[in-house]
Parts: sequence; structure tokens; C-alpha cells
Amino acid sequence: MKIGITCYPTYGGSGVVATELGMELADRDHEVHFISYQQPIRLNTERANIHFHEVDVSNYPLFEYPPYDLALATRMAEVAEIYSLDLLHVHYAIPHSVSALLARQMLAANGGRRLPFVTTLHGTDITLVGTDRSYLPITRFSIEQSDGVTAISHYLRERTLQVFDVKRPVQVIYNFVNCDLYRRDPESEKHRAEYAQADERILVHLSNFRPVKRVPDVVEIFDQVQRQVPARLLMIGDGPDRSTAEWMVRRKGIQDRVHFLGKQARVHEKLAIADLMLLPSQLESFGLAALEAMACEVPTVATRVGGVPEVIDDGKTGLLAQVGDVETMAKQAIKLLSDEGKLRQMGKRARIAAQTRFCSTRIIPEYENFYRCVLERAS
Ligand code: GMT
Repeated sequence: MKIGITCYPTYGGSGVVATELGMELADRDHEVHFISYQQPIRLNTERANIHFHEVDVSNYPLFEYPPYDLALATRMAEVAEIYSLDLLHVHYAIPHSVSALLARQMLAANGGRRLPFVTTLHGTDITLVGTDRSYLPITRFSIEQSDGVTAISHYLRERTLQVFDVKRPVQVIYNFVNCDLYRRDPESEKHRAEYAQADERILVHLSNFRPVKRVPDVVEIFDQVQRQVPARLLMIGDGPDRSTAEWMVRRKGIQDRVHFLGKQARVHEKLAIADLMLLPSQLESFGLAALEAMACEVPTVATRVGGVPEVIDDGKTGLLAQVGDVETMAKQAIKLLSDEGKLRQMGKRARIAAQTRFCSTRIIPEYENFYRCVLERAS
């Protein structure tokens, strides 16, 4: 198949999923065309069947808000025509599904064939942005108009049906992880020494540092942990709350124990040296960071929100607590980190869950089947 993929190229779960999906599809001999304003952070275009098409948004002085969605629709239609795309797959509804809808109409109006598009809902496009009155009607409309809609968890599917009163089917296709890449091995273990002494535990947090991630809670939890257990914290990613976290770390005098690594292209190498992931988010429709950690035998202490309980089996593959309950999360972390046997056993179970339920070898064929059904219906 020839598939056009649009996503936010910057750091964020939806962009990561879209990029990994495109590369997995290319590995299965599909031709993949990414269309966005910037090359996605994890995208490797060395393969001949992966292409990147940049959307140029001209900044005419009259435009206080340059219309990216229109430039994107134009580029989608162009790329679809030139490269004979079979379908478009957009990640994150706003504004990508609206642009895809416009591209489909433009092509049809020019006497071309119908270009079906699939929308994958990721989370804040429904739970935060989508419920804003200024976006709700158009988001509902573009979801209804999509040729296929998927959601990354049952929680998000239910929220979409409830909040948007959507009447069309929404199929759950879980996020996935490449278990060959995300794994613990003796090679990666050697890198532990770059960040920690042999007797220290490594905790990790991975996110886009937006308020929804509650990054200050990560620092609070770690502060309590490091008083009881010799430990270091790796903070991977960047975003609006990074400087708040940096200030908190300095105020607490733990700056020698916390490493802010910024955006990392090879996240798997860092996760593979960790002992525990912290994900105390206000809301997660899935929690991709937790899944990537699980594949590396790293359990997560997380909040019991959104789709997280669909990913983490509380007490078996990770530990869950209420949002903002920093004390409980710190206690859970200290207890687990102090019991080597339990920690490793939970890590092993986490890896097995990642392999059996969320491995890319299992999930990518679900997308391929979904595309086939959409194409059959559209023909
Ligand atoms: O909130 C983010 O971290 C970004 C957002 C996105 O779409 O880029 O993440 C959402 O999609 C991820 C990938 O599907 C999920 O793992 C996250 O749980 C989800 N975030 C929220 O629901 C807050």
C-alpha cells in the first residue's frame, strides 16, 4: 500500500506512535510518505520506501495566525496525486483530520478518485483540546467524516463516544512497542556507570513536560525516594515545565542526583539502564512511556487514570496510585526498589506483557487489516 502519514513532528506520544508505525510499515514493504511541517524526531528516512514532504507555511504579514491547516491540506492533495497514495492516516484529530477532509474534497472536485483517510485519536485531541467549544464541533465533524477512526485505548474510545456523541464506529488499536529494540541487554547495562554508582538505583521520567504530566510530582517523589534509597533520576524530554523542575531540584539541593537529558532520539538505550519509571500524570489515554519502559523490564509507578490500567496491571507489572498522592507513590517506589527480587520479577512480568499484548509484530497487522477494510469500503 502507499500510505500518507501526518502527525505532530515534535516530542509527543502521537508523533512517536505515527513515526514508529510508518517505519514498521516500511519494513513490511509498504511505501510511506510523511507530510508535516518538520521531519518527525524519530524518523529515519534512509530507506528508499520512506519519504518526508515538508509543508511550507508562508508567513504573509496579514496572517497573524498562518493557516497551517490549509497549507497541509494542499500538500496532502499534491502528494496523494503525485505519488498515487492509497490513503492518508492522520494522528491527532486537530487540525489533521480537517486538513485530510479538505484534501479528499479537493481531489474529488478535480475529477480524481476518492482518497480515504483514517484518523487515530491519541488523547488530548479529545480530552482537552477537543472539548474546548471553539474546536468541538469541527473535531466532531471531521471524526464523523473520516473513512475510519481508531483510538489508542478503550478509555479514549468511550470518552470520544460520550463527549462527542459520535455515532460512527471507533476501533481500538492499542499503541505498540518494538520489543527487539526496546529490551534490556548486557551491552546497555554497561552504560549505567555513566549516570550512577553500582549501588544506586536509576529512576526515569519520559515526557513532553506539559502540565498534564505533573512533572513537579516526579521531583517530589524522587526527593522522598533518594532520602531512603541511593538513587539517581534521569529526566528525558523537554517542554514548558522543565525549568520549574530544574528550579525545584536546585532548591532541594539534589542537582547532583538528577540528570536533565532533554530530547533523546535513542530513548530505548536510556530506558534499558533504568530500574523504575515515574509517570504521575493528571491524565493519560494510554501512557506510551510506561509501555516502552515495560519492554525494557522497567516497571512503572503511575497514576490510575484514563487508559493506564489497560496497560499496567496494578501490583503485577507496575504500581498505581491516585493523582497527586505523592506520598503513596514514593512509598511504593521505595518498597519496590528495596526488594531486588520483587523489582526484577515485576520487570520480567512487564516485559512479558509488552511482548504478548503490545508488541509491534501483533499491532501493526491490526493497522494493515484496518486499512484494507477502509480501502474495500471506499472502492
Ligand atoms: O500528552 C501527551 O503526552 C501528548 C499526547 C500526544 O498525542 O502527543 O499523548 C497522548 O498520546 C500518546 C500516544 O498515543 C499516549 O500515550 C498519551 O497517553 C496521550 N496523552 C494523554 O492522554 C494526556
